[in-house]
Amino acid sequence: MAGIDYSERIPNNVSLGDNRRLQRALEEWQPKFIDWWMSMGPDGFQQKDVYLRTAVSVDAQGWAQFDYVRMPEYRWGLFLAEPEAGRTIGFGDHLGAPCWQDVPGEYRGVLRRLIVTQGDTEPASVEQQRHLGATCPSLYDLRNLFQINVEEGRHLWAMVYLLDAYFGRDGREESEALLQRRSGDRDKPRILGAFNEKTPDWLSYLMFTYFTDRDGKYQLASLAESGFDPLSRTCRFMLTEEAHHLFVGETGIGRVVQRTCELMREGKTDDVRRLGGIDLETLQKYINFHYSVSLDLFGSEVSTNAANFYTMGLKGRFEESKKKDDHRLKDATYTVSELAGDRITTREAPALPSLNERLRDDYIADCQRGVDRWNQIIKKHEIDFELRLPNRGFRRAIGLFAEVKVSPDGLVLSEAAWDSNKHAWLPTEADQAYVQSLMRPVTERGRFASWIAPPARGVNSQPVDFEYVRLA
Ligand code: BYC
Repeated sequence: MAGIDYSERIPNNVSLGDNRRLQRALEEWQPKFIDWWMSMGPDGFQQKDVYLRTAVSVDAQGWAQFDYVRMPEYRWGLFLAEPEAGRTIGFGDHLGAPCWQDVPGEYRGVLRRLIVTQGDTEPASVEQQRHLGATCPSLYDLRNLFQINVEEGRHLWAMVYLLDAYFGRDGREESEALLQRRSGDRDKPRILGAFNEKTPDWLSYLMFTYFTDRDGKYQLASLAESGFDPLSRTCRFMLTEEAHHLFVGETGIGRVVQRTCELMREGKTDDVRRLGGIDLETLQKYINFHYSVSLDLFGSEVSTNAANFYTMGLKGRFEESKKKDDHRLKDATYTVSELAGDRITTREAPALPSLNERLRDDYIADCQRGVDRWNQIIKKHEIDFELRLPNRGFRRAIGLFAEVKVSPDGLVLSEAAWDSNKHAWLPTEADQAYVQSLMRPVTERGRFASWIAPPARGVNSQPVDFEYVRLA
């Protein structure tokens, strides 16, 4: 890759052209990234022209430029939000001190671990989604999938930039390892649970973008509060792109709900499977699964890691700077869940180790807002059904609830009661086979698969029947 003008090839606002050491590190990493992208990125579409948004700068005009691009030629840029003059650390033991422009030596290991954990999720999601192109429900959806994939690629670049620019040799080793782990691989899995699950169909993908990408929003927002300024600025810019991923999830599931309701009304039946739709009960089961897997991503209810991240000034709360308390939380308490025999109750716990639970609470409230909007669609069709988020203890693998079985209503169950009911709460093999049977590609302009309604509008003011991906 020698000879490439990197400041031209990699749009950036980090003065890449002036930093020879960083350029060399990225020059070594870039061909490995491309190898990874070609072997683990979207399967079967690498040579197609896709109508994509590329960020070429962070200002209003520059961050969303649309044109046809072949994905391997996407310009994965390095962008930090503009610096805030005089920014100080907003929480923890260093409250009020100037933000760090370099890695504080005593926190090097912890900070690297946080950045690696964040970075690891980005390529993982691309790997999870790599076979979906073959069964797209429309060109519009296909394009959105690829947009998300290239931006997850860019988010990987964003974390690799931090590792290479600030962590020397260790950082370069971590950058390599990010390309070597594989989602779902037994020997070298991705770090966090949800990123080793399969995304075998488009319903799972839309659920993933609604629930799992939303964890991304909350984690990035907490890291955007960081006293390590380069991390804060990187995450702030990533959040602008993240909004589109959440849009795809929320409107995507909304369109499935819409289509199901239309089929129920038109066919005067609840049995929409006969008509090629996805019944509301199955949607509920997919919600149960993806929500519970995503709740695990917030870690344990009581976590010394979380307390340390905060006290050290590395990871704040969601909207930390808007909160009106002492931003140290040494004497504060927070309400966390507790198991009392076979009941779930709450207790007051020290606030610092409860920070994961607090972030999970913010996330749950946000998840509920989308569910309410989907229920509005159902109500408009005068159908008597309500989608719900299951209890936070349902099907958890991390934290307090990992050792018990909890029903969607929040009852602690015996193993036997769980086993005899779980088919009603989680997708069964038959449900999955049915959803899989719907996954046939629809690639004619303006047409949509039987199980999903068209979107309200197209991308970047283009019509819904625009040629979002040129397949010919
Ligand atoms: N799976 O004290 P604990 C995104 C580990 S998504 C496996 O309970 P802690 C995106 C934990 O690592 C956002 N392991 O939790 C979305 C720790 O291990 P070590 C990703 C887990 O540390 C869609 C041990 O259990 N960003 O961007 O307070 C598409 C005890 O941990 C899990 C981040 O996560 C799990 N679910 O918090 C694309 C932000 N949960 O260290 C992208 C950075 C916990 O003892 N990460 N463990 O070996 C963090 O802030 C924290 O690492 C966590 C965990 C919140 C994940």
